[in-house]
Amino acid sequence: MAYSLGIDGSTQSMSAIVIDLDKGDVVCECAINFGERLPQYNSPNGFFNGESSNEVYSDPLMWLDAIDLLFEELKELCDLSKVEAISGAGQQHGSVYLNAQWLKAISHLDSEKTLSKQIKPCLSRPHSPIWMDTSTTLECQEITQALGGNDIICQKSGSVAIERFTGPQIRRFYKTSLEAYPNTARIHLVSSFLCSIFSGQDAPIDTGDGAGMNLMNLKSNTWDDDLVHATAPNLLDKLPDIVQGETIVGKISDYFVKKYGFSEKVSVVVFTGDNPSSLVGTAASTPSKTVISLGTSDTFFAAMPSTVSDPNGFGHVFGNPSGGSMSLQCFLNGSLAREYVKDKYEYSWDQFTDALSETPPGCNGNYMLPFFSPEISPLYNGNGPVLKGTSIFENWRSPKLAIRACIEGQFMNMKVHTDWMQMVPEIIYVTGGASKNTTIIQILSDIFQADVQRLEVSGSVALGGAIRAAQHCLNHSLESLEASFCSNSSEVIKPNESHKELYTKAIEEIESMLLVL
Ligand code: XUL
Repeated sequence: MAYSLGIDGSTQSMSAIVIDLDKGDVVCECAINFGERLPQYNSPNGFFNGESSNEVYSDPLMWLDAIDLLFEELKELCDLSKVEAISGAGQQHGSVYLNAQWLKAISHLDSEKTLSKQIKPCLSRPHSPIWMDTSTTLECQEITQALGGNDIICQKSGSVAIERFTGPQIRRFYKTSLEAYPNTARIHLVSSFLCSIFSGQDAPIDTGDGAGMNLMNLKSNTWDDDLVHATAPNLLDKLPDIVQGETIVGKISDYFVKKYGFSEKVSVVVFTGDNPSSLVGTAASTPSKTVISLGTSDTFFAAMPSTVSDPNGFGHVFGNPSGGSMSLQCFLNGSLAREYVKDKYEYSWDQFTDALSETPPGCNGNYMLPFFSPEISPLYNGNGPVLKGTSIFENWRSPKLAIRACIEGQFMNMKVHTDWMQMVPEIIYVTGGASKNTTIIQILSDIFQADVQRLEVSGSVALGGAIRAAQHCLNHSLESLEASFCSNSSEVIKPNESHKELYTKAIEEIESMLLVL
């Protein structure tokens, strides 16, 4: 009986899933919430602010304590000696800074001590900046200028220089920590740091997560000399190797064998970023399937038929752990925009849904760019939403029209800003709070003219790790793993073809409004 184990080192928790490959079912799942279980780190949501609110850090020792807690619990929930393969993922972009002691310490972990105690002396920077940090605007400008403009950086790395990406973060560290930077022998991503811990060796970075750094060349899948040079001196020596997502890094560290009862034969597959892992865990790692998460912000990601970058520089390209590339586009005005219109009229969610049902597709020619707060797809720092239509609508005097125009505006803007990916989704998998609302996802289906299905899988990031481990170490096919662990029996919403033309015209209106932003 073979088990595969997947790990998810996310912003708020460290979690794991164990799957039984013979039976095709989930053996157990377990999560350690940082805020609840490790309050001594003063990070109720897994992070804390630095001196200014745009500096956001997390403590890598907290992640390590969570790993020990997680396996203490997991070994009670299942027989860990049956695990044959491990992989996993970490929140993207976050970085861990280690001194020269790291290389020895990581291969000599003592199971009598905790992980955090042994790694603490290896940190050259006590805290890790994470993806929520936006303190590097200046560094982004400097890197962009050194490279010769946004277009060049975007073509090379798949994204323009972005505050949360690791390269600009490293540059800021180099500029502000003149002693600690030279003292840093290795800079890991969260994913490669966790992979190092599990494999007991200094692990490589995979192309999926490596692409979220503004340092990797998308064509060669290696560190880009110009980007590395523009980021910080002697950086190349401090970066791990980059490998493809199918790479087996080695066997599990003795630490886990002795302490938690794993077999010493367990293989570890290179870890990846949470979004690339989720692509696998949602069975969407082959082109023609798209995942849209309707959450606080709305996120659209998909396996790409061919590697192209967003000419506007708003979207991102990461490596796809199943080969090729994946795209990711984030829309900040997600749930908060939907809530804003609902609350403006003191509506309940039921009244909100009724308003959608009682108004026609195309909203009688009333259109909204629903940017209630700053947006990144497209870049917009203006004074709230842009409305075009009747005076009643433009003056916010029709709650029903405002609600429909908001939802239609969100999805039409999403369609416009994901066209660069050159993919025609056959099926869109939806997840997140608003995906529960069938009226909302019918509108999504009509605007994209694609089938839409609600995802039943929760914990797709850890599941993606367990699937990748089984695929690459134990020779299970991706198709059979998807069929066993990602099957989806929820209803498929079909697009209403009679609305196609109407939305094509409406999208043209939205495009013209976007042009004059
Ligand atoms: C993606 C991003 C987040 C993090 C944390 O670019 O910043 O999705 O991966 O989940």
